[in-house]
Amino acid sequence: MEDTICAISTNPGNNGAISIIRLSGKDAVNITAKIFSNKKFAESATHTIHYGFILDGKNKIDEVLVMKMLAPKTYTTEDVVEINCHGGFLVTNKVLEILLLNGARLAEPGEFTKRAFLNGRIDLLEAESVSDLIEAKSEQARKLALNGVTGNLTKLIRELREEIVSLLANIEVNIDYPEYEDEQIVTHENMKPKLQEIEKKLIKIVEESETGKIIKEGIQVAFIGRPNVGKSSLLNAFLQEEKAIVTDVSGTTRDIVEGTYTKNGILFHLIDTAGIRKTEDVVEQIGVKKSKEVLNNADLVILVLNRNEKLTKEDQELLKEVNLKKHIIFLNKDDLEKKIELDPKDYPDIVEGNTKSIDGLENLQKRMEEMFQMNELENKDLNFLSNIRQITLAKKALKNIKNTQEQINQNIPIDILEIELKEAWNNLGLIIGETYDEELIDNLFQKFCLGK
Ligand SMILES: Nc1nc2c(ncn2[C@@H]2O[C@H](COP(=O)(O)OP(=O)(O)OP(=O)(O)O)[C@@H](O)[C@H]2O)c(=O)[nH]1
Ligand SMILES: [Mg+2]
Repeated sequence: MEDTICAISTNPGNNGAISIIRLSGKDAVNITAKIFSNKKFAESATHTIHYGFILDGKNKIDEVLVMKMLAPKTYTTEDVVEINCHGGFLVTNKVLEILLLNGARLAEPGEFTKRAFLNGRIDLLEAESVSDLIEAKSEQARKLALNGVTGNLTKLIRELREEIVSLLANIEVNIDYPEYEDEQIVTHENMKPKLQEIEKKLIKIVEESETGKIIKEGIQVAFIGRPNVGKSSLLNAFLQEEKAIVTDVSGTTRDIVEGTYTKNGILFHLIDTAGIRKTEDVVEQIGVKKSKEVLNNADLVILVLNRNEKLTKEDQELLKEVNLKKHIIFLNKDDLEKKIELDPKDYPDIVEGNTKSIDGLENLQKRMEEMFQMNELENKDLNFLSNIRQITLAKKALKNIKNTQEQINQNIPIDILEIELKEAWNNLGLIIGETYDEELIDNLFQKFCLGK
């Protein structure tokens, strides 16, 4: 944290109109002043922009605009300088090199944001959301991340922690005045509704966070079915390109073929699989094994059936299997005669369509969207935790609260309850980084891109 760090903050691979090099640390201004032709820069006011040239000795390297932002109102809370260079790869790297020769150190990935966190400007949730925002691949994921960046989630977690603290205070008072014998019973009874309230909020966070994870990472959709029903045709129709090979030969697809499809800001990962059947062909056997793995790991299974053929034994078996998962039964080839009879009472999730016409998949796409109720999210506060680290901690906190309730029911002395409650408070603290360990922090920020 003593070093002054610098990095190219714009995408270094592309030749844009400008590139930005960022410096942060106590020598940011001094180092820049040494190589900047504008002599007023060093003594100028904070949050001002300065014109001039970057110099290598006497040589002019680039004509630049330099932004000066003194602590503490900056991204890292340290002194920050941003140099806007002309965007060429060579020029930008030359400026960076001169800065390094004059005392700056090259920043590690995410180090600017890490400093913002360590200096207390943002909490861990907000920092992770910055990274999520950069990596957002769909509109919904962007909104979710932005919500984290602006600190709404943090507020929610803080409130929960405060509620737990007030319960703990209650217990402390009781421990300090043990002469009141009835006090324990009173405290137990007082705590019950409050614990229920906390439990309810935590359950909501945990449940909705599972949705948050899906928004962020996209929904894994598996196309499953026996050979020749039209799974690969379905993938191609979704992607509007001939990605998978389609023939009328059974067992055409041997390996999984993937593509992504976005609808109304929701990201779907589509996975076409080998047709499932008993086979002597060794290659096909491996394909079938993979299909089953995809089936097990999917968030949504689309079981494709050929409407033009009677149900086979294989179809029946697959119907049973997908029943255990979130699924849609897609009766394909509705341009041909219908020979399948499935009672909608037994199979409520049936959609018919075809891969041949432009609107053949309309109903299927609509149903896929509905299944995840993403539309409703538009009007909701997106207060979801969006990664495994955060969700696991929230689940732990929930467990602590449930344990406390259990202990109350068993009339366990209140000073024992304190242990679980403190644990809950601590686990929630870990989510926002109120307490943390070095290794976690290092791992987390290494995933950032350089210059962020
Ligand atoms: N009439 C009609 N034919 C279709 C439709 N969809 C697919 N087909 C045809 O069905 C045959 C098989 O299609 P594929 O997409 O290769 O089937 P698959 O399920 O991927 O087959 P495997 O890879 O062998 O498991 C091809 O001849 C397609 O042209 C449809 O909606 N209507
Ligand atoms: Mg296929």
